[in-house]
Amino acid sequence: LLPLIDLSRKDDGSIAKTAFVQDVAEGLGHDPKHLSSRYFYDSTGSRLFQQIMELPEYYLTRAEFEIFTRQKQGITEHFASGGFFHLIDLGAGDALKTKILLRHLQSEKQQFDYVPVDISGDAMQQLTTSLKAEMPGMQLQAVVGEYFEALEWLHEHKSERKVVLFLGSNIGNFSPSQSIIFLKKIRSYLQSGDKLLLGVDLRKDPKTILSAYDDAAGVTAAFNLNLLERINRELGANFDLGKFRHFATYQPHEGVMKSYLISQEEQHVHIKAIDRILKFSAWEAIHMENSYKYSLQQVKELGQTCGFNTETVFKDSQQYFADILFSV
Ligand code: AVJ
Repeated sequence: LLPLIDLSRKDDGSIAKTAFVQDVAEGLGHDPKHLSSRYFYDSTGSRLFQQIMELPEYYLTRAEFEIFTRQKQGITEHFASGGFFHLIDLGAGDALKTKILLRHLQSEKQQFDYVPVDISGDAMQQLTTSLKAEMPGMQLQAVVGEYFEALEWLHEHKSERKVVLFLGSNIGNFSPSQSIIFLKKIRSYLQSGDKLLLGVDLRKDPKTILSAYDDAAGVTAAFNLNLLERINRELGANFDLGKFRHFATYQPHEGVMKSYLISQEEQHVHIKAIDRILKFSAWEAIHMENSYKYSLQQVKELGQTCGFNTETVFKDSQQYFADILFSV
């Protein structure tokens, strides 16, 4: 087995850039303007997201960490069904939380291989290195790619037993209708006995949610602005980052955190790769990200709609976050 499969690289080794160029052209040419949060995670973006996870305001990671630390036994006893299984971690990142489960599975001598998938090549390289040092006996197959490429991996291994992890409120970036499409897709590659562990951020006091995405140190602002920097660097644009301001707002009916970058004055930005000059009016906003929050009822319904049964719900002591174990 290769330690790392890079699906983001084309046969000649170059990184597929067309989707990025096209999405930027479409999003910034659109009225209202938007960019896709999937492009946040270049190496600077991945580093900034790690800093976000350590912020006092960003409760999500700590809450899920607590769930795994305290309830690892209860969680992992659902995984094994007597034989070998693939543990597929979609959007694994640094896998800090998954490592708690991995250590436990290893100590219980369970037969599995670990398949972390992430769009960040840097993150997968680092994870491969750290796992080889920390858990040398474990079978490992890291995949660099988009979620849909990971789904192809699932498809190719259709007949084998699987436990899919989709943790850390990564599903929050999808709208409810996109979530249904995505989970149905996952479901179509699973069979009876397979599992999905889904980490969702629960609805709570809007002030708590808002401050998680509008931190005092300004790391979330830098995380958003980094996408403009990435467009400057990779697509030859001339965004002046000082002229954009991060704005985060929570919509309690939809349960969605939305973040924007707002142009503080009228300005023009040239993007070489698409050969276009874009106009920004004073106070015009670029929509950057959605982070959906769920009630437990909603997650269970979502699972049911997509062909899953809710087996168990694991929550942290503050009831901020939930990991839902679905079975097929
Ligand atoms: C990685 C999608 C779970 O929405 O909470 C953190 C990304 N954005 N702060 C989230 C994010 C701003 C994060 N997810």
